[in-house]
Amino acid sequence: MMKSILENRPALKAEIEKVAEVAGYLWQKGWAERNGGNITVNVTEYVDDEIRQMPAISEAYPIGTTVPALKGCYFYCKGTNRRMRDLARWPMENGSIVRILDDCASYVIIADNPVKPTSEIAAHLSMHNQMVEKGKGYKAAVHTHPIDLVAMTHNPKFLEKDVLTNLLWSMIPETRAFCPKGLGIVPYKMPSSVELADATIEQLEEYDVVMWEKHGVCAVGPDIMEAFDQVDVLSKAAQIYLTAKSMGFEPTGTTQEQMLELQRAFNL
Ligand code: 2HA
Ligand code: ZN
Repeated sequence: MMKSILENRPALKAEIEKVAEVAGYLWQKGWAERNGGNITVNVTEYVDDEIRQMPAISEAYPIGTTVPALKGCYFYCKGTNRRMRDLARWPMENGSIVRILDDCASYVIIADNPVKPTSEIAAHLSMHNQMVEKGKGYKAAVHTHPIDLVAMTHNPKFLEKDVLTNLLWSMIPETRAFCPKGLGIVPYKMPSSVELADATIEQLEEYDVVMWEKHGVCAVGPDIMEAFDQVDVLSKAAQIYLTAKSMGFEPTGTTQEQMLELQRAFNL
């Protein structure tokens, strides 16, 4: 059997195991039907000379946009058309490691298998480009389809700036504490388009989580677990809103004063 790039690289292997764990959560939560959603992680810090010498195992594919800060960087990417629930068990069969080429506009696959990356590669690499440019120390991006949060984007009222943020913050104090920047909104755009990628990074100037109207959510973070946690916290708040509504009443929400108190206490 072919040797995996993860062999004898425990730190890289641990990162990929986190991706697999999160992929399992996405499936269990019902957020990842069929091939829905994608995950990418910047793994450049784990790359050694031997990896840098590894030949391409695919042709060079265009990214669709340019990512000047990612020249020579390496990413784990979920494969296009692959199932999250399969990735949870076999991350290197349902995703691959890619190298960004010197033109900063294309990439090649280097390991383990020539699994072509996610259709949302332009959005994902644009997000990573921004994270590196800003020196945020963020390494992971996740896109998924949470039922509750996507449903909320079908209400035009919730698409106005920070309406959804304030509503979700007011459902349970943890949301304010653990998603302190709130939730950006990207008006509906064609999936996989560069327009979607550009609109996403515009919102990420201000937020760590953005909704794609009538499609899904994108979150970034220091690692994939923390990116997932932000979406999980927001989804919990959405569930509380939905549960109150289905009990037949409008939830009151914590007050503005209670939120300000929280902001002071947690230094948000
Ligand atoms: O990869 O979710 O937005 C499938 C998708 C595209
Ligand atoms: Zn999607």
